[in-house]
Amino acid sequence: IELEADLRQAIQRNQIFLDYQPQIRAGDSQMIGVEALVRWNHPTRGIISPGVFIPIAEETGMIYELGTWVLREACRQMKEWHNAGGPLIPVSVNLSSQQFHQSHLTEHIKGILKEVDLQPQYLELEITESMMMDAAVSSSILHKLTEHGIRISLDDFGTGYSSLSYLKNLPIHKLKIDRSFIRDITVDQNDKAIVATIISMAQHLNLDVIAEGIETKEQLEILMKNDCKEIQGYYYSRPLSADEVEEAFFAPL
Ligand code: G
Ligand code: G
Ligand code: MN
Ligand code: NA
Repeated sequence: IELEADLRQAIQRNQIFLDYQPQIRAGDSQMIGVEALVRWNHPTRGIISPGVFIPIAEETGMIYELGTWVLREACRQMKEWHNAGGPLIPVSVNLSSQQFHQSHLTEHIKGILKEVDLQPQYLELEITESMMMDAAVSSSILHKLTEHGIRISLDDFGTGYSSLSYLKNLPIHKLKIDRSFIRDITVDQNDKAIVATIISMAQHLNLDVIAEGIETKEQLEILMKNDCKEIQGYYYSRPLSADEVEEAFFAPL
């Protein structure tokens, strides 16, 4: 309850900020994207994780204001990096289910992109399988977004309940293999089989695939053996401040 009242003020008081976790091409360790991750610097409680305050924002309807701030800030930052000579790579932004279903989502995002002068191919939206439950509705939303040139990735892939049939019909660019499959991949043959199968399926469906939560060299080696080309995780980098990302552009990780 206290947090809820505080959250209402947090944006105006400049307590909300974004960290960015690099996404790396395993072959040459190049940064090929960054995922924006929202944080709240609370005046007395310190840094609060989105796992704590995003649910509050969703329950109270503040998610629209917060989500808009995140989208605008991520796009603005990417444009600033481009202007500073940084690489032409996309920024990924997590969308909550309510945001995904908000009316005129594409027009809203188009407005933000225009405002900050960022081309749509440099914005990637992370959605989850649970948002695909109503195939007709999600298809219509995704087609509008992708017809405008925005990229779509399926976050936490493999943990949802939806059928795989949406993969053949919906305009999706990338699968993000959930980190729960990676954690024990060096010892659990089932996890290894699931990950290998997701990578192979993605290749056959012409989708990009990225593995999340890579923390060790041993995990990385298994992913590379299975031809997973993109990696996100503490092994390469934890989420970084905007300044740290800029340093990493010019003095690679
Ligand atoms: O960064 P951290 O591991 O604390 O993130 C916890 C969760 O919060 C993750 O599931 C992540 O997807 C989610 N998250 C991070 N940033 C955002 C955001 O800007 N919007 C939404 N809806 N979720 C976010
Ligand atoms: O749900 P989503 O995939 O968006 O969650 C992203 C979160 O995962 C980020 O907030 C980030 O802090 C966390 N994360 C990123 N890399 C790793 C990792 O290698 N190990 C663990 N345990 N968490 C990670
Ligand atoms: Mn994510
Ligand atoms: Na994930």
